[in-house]
This record gives sequence, C-alpha cells and structure tokens, in this order.
Amino acid sequence: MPDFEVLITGPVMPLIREGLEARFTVHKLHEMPDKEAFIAAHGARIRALVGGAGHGRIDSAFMRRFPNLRIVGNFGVGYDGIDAAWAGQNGIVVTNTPDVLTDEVADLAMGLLIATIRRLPQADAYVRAGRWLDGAFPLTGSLREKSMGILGLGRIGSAIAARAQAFGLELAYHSRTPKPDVSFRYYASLVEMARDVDILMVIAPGGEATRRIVSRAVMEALGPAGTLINVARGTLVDEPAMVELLRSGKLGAAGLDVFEDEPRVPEALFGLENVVLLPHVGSASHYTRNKMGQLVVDNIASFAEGRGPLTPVPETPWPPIG
Ligand code: A2R
Repeated sequence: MPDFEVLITGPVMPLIREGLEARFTVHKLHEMPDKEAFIAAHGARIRALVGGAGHGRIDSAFMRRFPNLRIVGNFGVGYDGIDAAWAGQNGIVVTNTPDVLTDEVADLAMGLLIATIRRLPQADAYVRAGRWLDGAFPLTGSLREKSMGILGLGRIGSAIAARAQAFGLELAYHSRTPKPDVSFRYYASLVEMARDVDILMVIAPGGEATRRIVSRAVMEALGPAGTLINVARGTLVDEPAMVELLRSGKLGAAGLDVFEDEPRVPEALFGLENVVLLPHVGSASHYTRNKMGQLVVDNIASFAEGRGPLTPVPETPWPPIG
C-alpha cells in the first residue's frame, strides 16, 4: 500500500515490524539519526503511528506534527501514554490490545500475590544461599480466610476475580460504577474497601483520573496486616508514601509489577523484605506478546484496507460519532 506510510516510535518486536513492512512503507523513528529533521521532512506522509510503553508520550503536540495521521496503534491494553481524547476530537483513531492479554496478566497477578504472601523469592534466595542447612525457612502469611478488594473490575479484574474465587478468597471491588450481575460487594469508596480487606489488587487504567488514587490514606487503611498488589500502572499509587509505609511497617507487604518512573525503581525498596518486585512483565510471555503484536498489525492493516480498526479505544469510537 504505497500511500499508507507507518512510523514506529520505538523498538518493537520483529513480528510487528515485519508484519507492517510486508504491507507498508515503514519508518523507525528510534533509528533516525535526526528525528526532528525526519519529522519535518516526512511528517506529512505518515498515516499511522505505532507506539507502546517506553516509547515516550504520543501527546497532542506530537500528533499535530503529522497532518495526515489517521491511526495510532498502541502495543498494550493501557494507552495512558497517548492523548486519546485529543485524537478522537481530531479524527484520529487509537487502537489498543485488549482481551488477548487478559488471562496472562490475571495469571501473573495471582502469581505475584502468592509470591508476596508466601514469600517465594525470599524462600528461593534462602535455598540458594545455603541457609536451609541452618534451619527451616520462617513461616509466612497465608491466603486462607482472607479477603481481596479489586480496584478496577474490568476485563483483567474480572479474570483475576475468577481465579481468586477458585483460591477461596472473599471478594469486593471498587470502580466508578457498580457492575451489573456481579455478586461481590461494591464499594463506592476506595478507602473504605481498603479498610475492610486484607489484600488490595490494583488493575485499573493509568492516566490523570487515577493518578495516586491509592493514596497514603488508602494504604494506611489497608494497614500493617494488609498486602498491596499492583499490576496496572505505577501512577495509580502514591509511591513515596508507599515506600515510607512499607519501611515503617504501617503497610504490611507489596507485590509490584509496575512503578511510577519505570524502569527506575525506588532504591529504598531493594532492601525491604516485605516486597516482591517485578520488571513490568504482566503480559510478557512469548505466547501473549505474539498475540498482542499481531493485533497491532491487524488493526493497522484492517484500517488501511478500509475495513475499520478492530479494537478502537472508547475515546475514538468507530465508525466515528457525528
Ligand atoms: O470505573 P468504571 O466503572 O468504568 O470501571 C473501570 C475501572 N476504572 C476505574 N475505577 C476507579 N476509578 C477510575 N477513575 C477508573 N477508571 C476506570 O477500571 C473498569 O472496571 C476497570 C478497567 O477495565 P477495562 O477497561 O476492561 O481494562 P482492562 O482490560 O481490565 O485493563 C485494565 C488496565 C489497563 O488500562 C492497563 O493499564 C493495565 O490494566 O494493564
């Protein structure tokens, strides 16, 4: 498709690059010696941007530099790095990769929860250090007779809930609106839910609306016996307050796959025994990343061929309204 040129804004998996290159002229911004010069010279030819976490923000100022931009394909379900509202108002569709990663992230969330409560990384380190020879590993916390509050009972939150039910956890949730046909207790107040549960599972979108929604007050309500698990975005948690509360024991434990300024992680966490730290690997299996990558390519291809995007985000409905 000669007229449909695509700009990839950062490193992507070969499946995406090759899938796009098989159909379109593809430019790689991160490989350009002079990015500004490239955009100034070729910006008007670009119809599609492909971005993802770690590529930098695709905000309105960036998108404005491509006057013929029609679609932005995001690698990942969270698209807080893209100003989707502005895109929608300016006739640009944004796509993400929902559903194909739901089960993988839910699996990881439960794995991280168990790792945090049963202290699996610490137990592994114990064996490797030869300390088992000196005595048994200390007893740990338990999931038995515990309750979990889920912040964000959407696609992934619901998949986590299904797994948590099989583990025997009592469930509650908080979101802006109660979900029909859900039997778990709904809390309109996050701090009230945190007060009532043993575990807070965070799986709502990032962005301004949820910035530091897991506030100091929420974490204090979760308390010294409470466990925080975050598999959403680091921006949802007041990270400095979390570090302080974990250090002082006012928050019991945390399992974290995401951080406010990742890949930079507060070094104060490294020395803590009551945390498990992962490098944002919720969806990071070969199987699921291939599905996500294919969906990025399929969205762009379907759109370019006049069949519309497959998974547009709610801010850019298709066909466009009005
Ligand atoms: O608020 P609602 O009723 O629209 O429910 C959504 C909830 N949510 C929020 N809850 C509290 N305060 C907010 N400001 C807020 N905004 C959204 O989060 C819904 O229950 C859930 C999001 O569900 P889905 O849109 O189905 O997203 P999915 O596929 O589960 O992924 C969640 C996030 C992604 O955005 C990535 O950042 C992360 O998982 O990996």
